[in-house]
Amino acid sequence: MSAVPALPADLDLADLERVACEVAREAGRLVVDERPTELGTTAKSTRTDVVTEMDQRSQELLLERLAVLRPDDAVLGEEEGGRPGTSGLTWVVDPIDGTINYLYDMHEYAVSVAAVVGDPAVPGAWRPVAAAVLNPPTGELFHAHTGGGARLTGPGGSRSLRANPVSDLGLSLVGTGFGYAAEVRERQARLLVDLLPRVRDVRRHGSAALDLCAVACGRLDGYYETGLNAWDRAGGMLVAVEAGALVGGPVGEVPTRDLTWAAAPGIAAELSALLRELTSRHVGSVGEPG
Ligand code: LIP
Repeated sequence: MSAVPALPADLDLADLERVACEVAREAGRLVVDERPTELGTTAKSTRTDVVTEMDQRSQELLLERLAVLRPDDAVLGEEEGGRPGTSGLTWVVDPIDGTINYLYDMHEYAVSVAAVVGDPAVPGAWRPVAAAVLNPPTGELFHAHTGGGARLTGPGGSRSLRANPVSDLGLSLVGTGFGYAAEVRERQARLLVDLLPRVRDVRRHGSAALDLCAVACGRLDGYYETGLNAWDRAGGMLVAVEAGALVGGPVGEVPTRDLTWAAAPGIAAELSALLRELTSRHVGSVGEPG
């Protein structure tokens, strides 16, 4: 695994968090206010993996606003059309995380915006330093910067976040998600069959970013998923860490495409060990880095 570069000394992390919140809110307003009654979609990796016109419009807005607010930074987004930068900072954005929920008008999707140092295309060579994850229909905005703690700001005001003080995996509520390819889903389901008797229960909400934030605010005790890309997890994993949760992957504390997990500290060791065993048994490697 490559080393993560040191934080540039002149980086104002609180200001980066403010920028993330500002542009996430603008994109959130767009995807809610301008959602067409007939939502156009285009298939991506499979016929069930789709992108909507609003995913694309949301990413275009994020790119436009970040070009104004942070012109020297790079942008990497889920959809086509990122851009290189010269500052060493990259904005890793998911314009709509939980696209299928958005398509069905289920209010569990997010705009995720994270500023990262290092190369987000190389596992272990990057880390988020500021982030905002917005659930546009509910107005709940999860936000954090490294060393600044994590907060939830929304209609009920603003509060700091802490992961749950749970220590018994058998009493833990664990979130997960599934990929879009049938053969991958079959393997993920076999993993779930072995995991389900070991925990209180499982939830599948449909947005990795919000699942990671759920661990941060105690709505989940743990979360795992295989096959996530950097943009799915960059924002939510910082919020989780700043709320005192632990995050990791197949080896140590580096989430990768092969496995991303987040957990309250009291169950992290047991859950991560179980997940490493079960992903090795049922899923293996899911392919390219990210
Ligand atoms: C989604 C993830 C979610 C996963 C879904 C999908 P998308 O991202 O956030 O955790 O289970 O299958 O990949 O595709 O909506 O941006």
